[in-house]
Amino acid sequence: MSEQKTTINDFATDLKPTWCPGCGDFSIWLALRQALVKLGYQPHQVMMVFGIGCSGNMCNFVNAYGVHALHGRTLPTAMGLRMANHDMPVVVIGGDGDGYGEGGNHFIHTLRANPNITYIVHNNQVYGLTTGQTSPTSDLHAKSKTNPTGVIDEPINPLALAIAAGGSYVARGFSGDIPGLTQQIINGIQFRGMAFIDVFQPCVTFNKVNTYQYFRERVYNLEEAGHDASDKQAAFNKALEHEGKLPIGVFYEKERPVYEYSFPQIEEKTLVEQSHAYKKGERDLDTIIQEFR
Ligand SMILES: Cc1ncc(C[n+]2csc(CCOP(=O)(O)OP(=O)(O)O)c2C)c(N)n1
Ligand code: SF4
Repeated sequence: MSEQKTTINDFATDLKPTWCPGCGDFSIWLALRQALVKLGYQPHQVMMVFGIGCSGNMCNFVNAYGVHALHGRTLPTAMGLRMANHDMPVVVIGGDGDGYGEGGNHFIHTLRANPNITYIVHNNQVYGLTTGQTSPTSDLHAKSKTNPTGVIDEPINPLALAIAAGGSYVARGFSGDIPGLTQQIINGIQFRGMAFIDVFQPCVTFNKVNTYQYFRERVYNLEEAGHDASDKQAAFNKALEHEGKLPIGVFYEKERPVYEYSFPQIEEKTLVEQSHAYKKGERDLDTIIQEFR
């Protein structure tokens, strides 16, 4: 990491965010940049991957390396980036529709693989960008344009699903708590493995039920409540609490082998460093083909 101190403005582009006034995306954008500053990164040292949605539009407002991935395909993109350069932190931003709906399959299998990435989901319980349709986390009986008489499907429980799928770091934040969220993103980036943070992010325009006030009345801090994040069964029990009080903080945390660190071929040098060597003619392809015979 560099000596030169950055500020949150260094991680912002010149573009003005297009989010609705009061949208929870603003706080996540701020918390993310505060976390990167506190960790001492420069913009060119960070790789971001964004999904499609209001959340994914953050790609226009964050100054760092970035990929605006296909809808639901942030996680395989992030894994590919880590395989290419495992020296660079990779932070993924997406919505609940993007990550739990369109990308639901990738969610499960990336948790199993456990690459060293930080995955932040803006969970507003609707498809925001496409104007408020039902999403996988919409509450049962919630009404929307796509379910005018109320949602029939059981909502996804992202925390319980992540723990069951082998997630090694499973947490939840609230965009109304910017200092807490900043610290959670710092902890997530520092965690060795896949850090998954589901964030309660009020969509002030299309979700008139799950508002800031709704969450303020319900959230409580797991650490303050004495939760033991190394206990998987206790983590499940906390993840299943969804009525009345809503826990935020780390549900489950346990290190286990990281996907990209399991390949001896890239142990000494990242793939990008190796590809530079080929370009400069320091290694030739015939030699490597022989190595695989
Ligand atoms: C393959 C594909 N399918 C559908 C869409 C249309 N689409 C754009 S954004 C979006 C939903 C975004 O919702 P969410 O991921 O919850 O993000 P939010 O906008 O709420 O942040 C959809 C369905 C698309 N762009 N690409
Ligand atoms: S539609 Fe909802 S999620 Fe999208 S910018 Fe507006 S408030 Fe935010």
